[in-house]
Amino acid sequence: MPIQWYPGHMTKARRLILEAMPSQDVVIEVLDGRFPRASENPVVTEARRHRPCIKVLAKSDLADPDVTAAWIRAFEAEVRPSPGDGLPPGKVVAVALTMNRPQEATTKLPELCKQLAPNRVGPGKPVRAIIVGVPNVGKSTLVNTLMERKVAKTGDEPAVTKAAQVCVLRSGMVLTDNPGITWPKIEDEETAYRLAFGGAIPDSAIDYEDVALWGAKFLLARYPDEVVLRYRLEDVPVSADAALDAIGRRRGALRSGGVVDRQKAANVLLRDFRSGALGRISLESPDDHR
Ligand SMILES: Nc1nc2c(ncn2[C@@H]2O[C@H](COP(=O)(O)OP(=O)(O)OP(=O)(O)O)[C@@H](O)[C@H]2O)c(=O)[nH]1
Ligand SMILES: [Mg+2]
Repeated sequence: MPIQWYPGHMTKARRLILEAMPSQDVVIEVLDGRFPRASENPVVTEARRHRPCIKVLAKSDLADPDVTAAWIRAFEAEVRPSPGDGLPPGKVVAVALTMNRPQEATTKLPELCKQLAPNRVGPGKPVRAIIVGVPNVGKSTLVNTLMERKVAKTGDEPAVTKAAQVCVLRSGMVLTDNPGITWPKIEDEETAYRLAFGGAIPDSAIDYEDVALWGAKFLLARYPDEVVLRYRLEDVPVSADAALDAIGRRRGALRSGGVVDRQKAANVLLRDFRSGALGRISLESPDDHR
């Protein structure tokens, strides 16, 4: 499934992120906890090189907790270098971002940044952290949570932030929020489907039914009970096609003559996954990448 989506503001954002990188002490890479590998942007990996990095697995409240634990172990093995192995210094945290009652995992992020930038102490030397990631993963929500007030616009669709925004925390630490960026050619099919099903690519840029069928196939293989429970089905559907039809019938998504409206059924499945109504689900685990 080719993804043809690389809006103009992203080209600019990418250039500005590359330009800003040398003046940053720490990179906060926000990933979607439900598909953290797919939401790791090769442009960011290339841009940050060996700069200290904190991988933030956001939306962990929507992800499968066991899979998230496995991802934390996998990422920790990549960023905690043994001497001389050449890996960048880094940390990994899973968070559920809410502005109302921020978790300790979130509020301790500035402290983790400080630990990664021990040379930035004293007046006039605030720690500078740049927040990057693919669209819709929670970057601006993270900024608002750390600022303890709404300074950045957020929304449940990709490309809400269109320009970089610099914010100063009470401690003096400087945070830069950025527009989410993808990369021009998403070559790996599974990565493209995970990003699309998970909501990092706008619905206008994807083939809705195709993406929903991919999602239905995945859910039937990994989370069949959640599908049966959510749509009050009698049995696990035998195929992704059958699942979409069953969902459509259950939700009254029918055209004249009783034919299932597949676009509507696809919409139901995508919404239910993204909102967490289907339960806590992860779209990939480290085992998928062995
Ligand atoms: N359940 C849950 N929702 C979250 C979490 N973090 C962010 N969200 C929601 O995800 C949506 C996207 O959040 P944003 O902060 O706008 O994402 P962003 O990465 O800044 O997106 P762009 O600016 O488009 O790149 C919003 O509806 C948030 O409320 C989280 O940890 N858990
Ligand atoms: Mg944003």
